Amino acid sequence: MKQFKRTTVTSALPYANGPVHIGHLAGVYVPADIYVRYLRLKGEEVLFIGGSDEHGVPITIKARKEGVTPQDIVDRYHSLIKQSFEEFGISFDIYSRTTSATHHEMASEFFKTIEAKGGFIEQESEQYYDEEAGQFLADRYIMGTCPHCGNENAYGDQCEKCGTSLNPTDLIQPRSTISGSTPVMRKTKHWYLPLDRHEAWLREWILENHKEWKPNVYGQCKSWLDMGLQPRAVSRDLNWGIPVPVAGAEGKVLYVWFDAPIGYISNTKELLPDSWEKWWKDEDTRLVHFIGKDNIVFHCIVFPAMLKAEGSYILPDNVPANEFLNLEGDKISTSRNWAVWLHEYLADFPGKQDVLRYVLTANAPETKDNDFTWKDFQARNNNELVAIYGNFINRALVLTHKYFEGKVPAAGELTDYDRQTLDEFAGVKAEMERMLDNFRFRDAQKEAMNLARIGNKYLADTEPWKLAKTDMARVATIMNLSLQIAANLAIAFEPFLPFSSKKLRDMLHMDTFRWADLGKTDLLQPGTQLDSPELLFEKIEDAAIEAQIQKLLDTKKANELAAHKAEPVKANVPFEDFEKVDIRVGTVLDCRPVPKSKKLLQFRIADGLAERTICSGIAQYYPNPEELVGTQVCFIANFEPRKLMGITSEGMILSAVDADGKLVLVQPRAKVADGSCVG
Ligand code: B3M
Ligand code: ZN
Repeated sequence: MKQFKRTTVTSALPYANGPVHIGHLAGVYVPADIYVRYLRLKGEEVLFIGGSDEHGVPITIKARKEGVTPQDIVDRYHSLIKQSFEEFGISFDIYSRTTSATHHEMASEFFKTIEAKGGFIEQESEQYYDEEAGQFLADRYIMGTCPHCGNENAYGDQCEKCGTSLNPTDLIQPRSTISGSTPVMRKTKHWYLPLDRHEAWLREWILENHKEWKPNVYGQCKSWLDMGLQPRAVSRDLNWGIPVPVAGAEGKVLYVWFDAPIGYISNTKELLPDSWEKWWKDEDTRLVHFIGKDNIVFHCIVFPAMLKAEGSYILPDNVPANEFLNLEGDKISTSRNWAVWLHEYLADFPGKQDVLRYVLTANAPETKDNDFTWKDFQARNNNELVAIYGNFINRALVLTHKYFEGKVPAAGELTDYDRQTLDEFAGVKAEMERMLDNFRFRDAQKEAMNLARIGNKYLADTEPWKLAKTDMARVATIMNLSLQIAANLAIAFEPFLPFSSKKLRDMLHMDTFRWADLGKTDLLQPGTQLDSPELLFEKIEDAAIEAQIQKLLDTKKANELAAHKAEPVKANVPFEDFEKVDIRVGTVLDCRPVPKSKKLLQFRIADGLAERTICSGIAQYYPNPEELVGTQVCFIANFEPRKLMGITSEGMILSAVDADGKLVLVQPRAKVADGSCVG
């Protein structure tokens, strides 16, 4: 394997159109941070780049909805996101943004270089244009009827009702969400990155030379490559973004997925104006992208093709993408507010950043989608962090204070049992490295917790509190070894639980603090004065967990209510069409259930001219149908007769159904003559 001199670590740039939630943290930022902290502990040269992705259509939509500018939106969420990351100890070397001047310049230059090399193709196509608003419409700005399920509010890129991906031209009766008018087709020119030209080397580079990539990543790349790559548009008709930097491109900006990954480079340049290039252009630099699974194709295929087309950059060495984290069995969703937002978590659990980091890593969606539940959160805190790690540290410190006034005692001769214990934890370092080097953070964290288990067992088995009256020399050895294990834990847990690790280091007065020391038994010198013990973790009570679960139940309820809003109004019909329908009032002469049918009621109606029979599928709403006799109902009189359960039904009785499925007959409040027309 190639030896690199340094590592550039990037983590996906979150869109600045909403706050960040536990799914972001679990999928991308905690793993990236663990990895970076681990490399730093090893003394390696590493740079950790983050930032907000501030372009793209969703930001403009949100701005329009709120009646503010896109800049207002990104300013608001960039600050919020940045703060959340800081609070959770995500240790970026820089967290900047794609609206920065450095980025605009860098992305423009990048485009121009590829353009000058003939790396793009220009193509005209027809796209929807809103003549009233005077602009081309992004897919999300077009709504219409889904050709698959008839949903009248499908978007130009997707129908959210049936989940089908769409093209705007698939929509029946498209309308612009900006002006409401019907868009027209207009010619427009765009720049395309001809991915087909890059296919051959991409195939070899990924499928042959990067077989070590995670199976989920490799598999997704393979299926894209096997489908064959097509040119991809890298510009858009939009007024929010980085202008396409060539003449004749007025009103066009770079596609957000073209400029965003360049943001990694721009942010490096912003941090290190004079030395950024070695982090991006030196073959001895290892580039690693941490992302979620929905970003795989952009980081493994599109961005590498851009880097290659530009010509002066290295390619990523690995892209350890994660799958998704669900919340209590449901997909996390911003629009349904089905999420645990980081700023809300911290308001409810102040100071408990490490607990969330721990639980998210323990359940990290490394190989498949995974689920976060509040019960599991509580159990892992109480049964692992408190009962194992915290308990061991607390006992080691309390006993040292009790027997040695808080000073590290010197160890005497070791027993066989001591040696056996030391052997057990001597292997932890190599094990953890093997896992961390392969992005297996859950297993690595488990290994660290095992070290705490070893410590706990050691204290439980040696029972120094019983020896204190008879054999202080032995107690000194036991406490020395226990404290050495505690110091090891501070190192082993640092990448995962940086806040508690710092607290522990402070209590132990550890001045050296390196990965290389993991496994050593002389980390704390005899005579070192320790601080009085403070709890590393505290129990989380049922009430706190129930409150969180209640919050989610409330969200569910609110979503259900919101979903029960009135149906959207159907497309207009001309008056002539309406006139064709003959709606009348009639009196119910008889009403009874149709035998063998659960649904149907058979009505006999006096319609002003004669009598007629109408069957209606409303039996479940009228358990005592005879009560309807004598009342008046409205019915469609010229509805084509149909046979239902062997009965000819001559018309249709009008009823109203609300979103909860409740049904009532439409009935005149005052008596009118049978046969009166309704209109
Ligand atoms: N903002 C998509 C996302 O947040 C996108 C990532 C950009 S990384 C260059 O899922
Ligand atoms: Zn549909």
